[in-house]
Amino acid sequence: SAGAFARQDAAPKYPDYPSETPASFTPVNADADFERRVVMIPMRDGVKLHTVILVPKNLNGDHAKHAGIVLTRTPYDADALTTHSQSGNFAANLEGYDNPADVIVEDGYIRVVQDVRGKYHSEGDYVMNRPVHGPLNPTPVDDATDTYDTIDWLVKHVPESNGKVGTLGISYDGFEPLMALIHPHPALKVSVPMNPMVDGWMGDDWFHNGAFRQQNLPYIYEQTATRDNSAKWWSNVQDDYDLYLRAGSAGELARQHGMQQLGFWQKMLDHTEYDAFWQDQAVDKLLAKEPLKVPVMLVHSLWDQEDSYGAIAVYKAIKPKDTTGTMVKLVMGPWHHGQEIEDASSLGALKFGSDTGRYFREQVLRPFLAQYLKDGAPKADVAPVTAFQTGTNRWERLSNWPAGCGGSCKVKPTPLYLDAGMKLGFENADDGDSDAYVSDPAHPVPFRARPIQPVGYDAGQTWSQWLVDDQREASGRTDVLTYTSDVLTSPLTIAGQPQVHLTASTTGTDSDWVVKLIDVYPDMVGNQPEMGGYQLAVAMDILRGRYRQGFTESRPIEPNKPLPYTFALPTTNHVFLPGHRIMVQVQSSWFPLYDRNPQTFVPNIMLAKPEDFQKATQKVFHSSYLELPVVASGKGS
Ligand code: PG9
Repeated sequence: SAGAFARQDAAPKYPDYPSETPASFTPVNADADFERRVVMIPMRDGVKLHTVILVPKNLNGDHAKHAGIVLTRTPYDADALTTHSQSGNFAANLEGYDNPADVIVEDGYIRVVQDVRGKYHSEGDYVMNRPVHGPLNPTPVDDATDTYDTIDWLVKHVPESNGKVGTLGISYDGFEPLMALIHPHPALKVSVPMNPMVDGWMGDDWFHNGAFRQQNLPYIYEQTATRDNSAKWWSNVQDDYDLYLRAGSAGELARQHGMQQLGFWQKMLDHTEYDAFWQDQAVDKLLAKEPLKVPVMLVHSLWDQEDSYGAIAVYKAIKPKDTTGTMVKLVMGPWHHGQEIEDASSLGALKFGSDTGRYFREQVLRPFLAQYLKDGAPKADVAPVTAFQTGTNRWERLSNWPAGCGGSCKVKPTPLYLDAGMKLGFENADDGDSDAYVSDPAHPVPFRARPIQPVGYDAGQTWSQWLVDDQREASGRTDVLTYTSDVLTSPLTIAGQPQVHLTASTTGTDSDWVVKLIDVYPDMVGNQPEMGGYQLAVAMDILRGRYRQGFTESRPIEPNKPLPYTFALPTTNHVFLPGHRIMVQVQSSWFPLYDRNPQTFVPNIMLAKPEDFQKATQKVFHSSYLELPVVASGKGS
């Protein structure tokens, strides 16, 4: 199969002419400032997990002593995550995904990265985001037990350790520090889930409110086809817009790639609704039922193009358990997915005036980890909520979230109405009328400018920036409704999740609704001309209309009847500055990131047939509004 090397034991032997390659080779680098150990740690069921242990040395070449351990468990190749350089330099080897390298090196931690069960050099069977033991997992092992057993082994077999272990990670690697919180090992002193995968159906990687994020098909293919991800996705088309449109449906494109062989893909096909398969593995729901025993710092990116739901959902679930106010911290930065471990001075066209990633690592993460992992370290002066306010580009220390400011201000839900004349206004001027557009599945609205790249982080890919793309690309289209406010004369501050209250009709029997809350920059921006008139989305999301009455069951939409569609947009912490305008865009496709709604009701959209895809005329009524979490103090001046 792809990637397998030829077996050697069947080859004839020539003792007098041996291979020049030894049976095994041990790398040596006497000048390295760390020692690399690779061990197979036995789990309680006997499966052994491939674990890389990097022990730093001091300038005299002595190994660290009484050092804390910073653990990451990953499905993305522990060897690769600990070898970002071929040098013997500790920092250089860590500089890259998924290491806050400066913090680990500066505070002399032992760095441990492990292949999760079933991936790369670990033994065992792989199950995507392995559900905890229970209705979805009859085995006695899951990522919680594997983390427990790993920590137990580490504190007993790494003599340089001080017996304190912290776990952190981004994305899937952020899901693991949450699993660690279930029946945690006593040596686990702190957990830092960053941009964690929490609820794949509701708002993280697989669906958003039921709309399928089909551009993740390559991820499913590569992540589950082989243990070492050696089977690579193929495409004969440069523009993903063409690739997914020509295939017609996600199911057909998957079939063309042989994905019916893949267990996880089959589960996706079988569970397109928010059924027990998804509900029982929603990590926020699981943790809501667990005692809070380990301090947690949840790290969220305000422009997280992959997991915009997870961190906030977990914060809502566990913060009420934090009776002392010291166990749960939340950090929100102006970042794309995972940008907190990189230089985060800018994102796309946006400039923040400082390296917000470095600020987080040095001023927030470092003291927080030290408090729990370094012997004798002081209590960290970290606020319960550390939030970057976009628009004003400044950090806030808040006592809770959502909070509009550090003081006594209040967040006041405030309706912003979609009015006649494509205007936005805070007065309800409902004239009973509506605005219409034709949604044509043959010409779906691109979610960003074409040609559209696949999802990924390779050189030249800008996937990580798509949430801050200029939305002028869409606002000129006749199948996108664009409502705009007057120019603001004073700052408008929002903090929290805007709530969409759309009243809309369709001539079809199913429909998607995409709503975008946008900050429109002044026509001219002197110190940054390219920002003149920029339409910056501060919150956007999609609702698959068949779930308008509940996520657990698809229901056809009654044609031509104005119906309510209500859903939350992702978290914001933003100031619309004077001279700016507010904009709301509404559309019915977001392609090819999300699969097209055929706009006729079918049992499973992933298996829709070409003839199911029909044009529909959409009407948005002027009783529609967005409820904005306005900070009453009007702060942000
Ligand atoms: N959350 C990221 C991801 C998961 C699944 C599909 C695509 C992306 C990640 O773990 O990198």
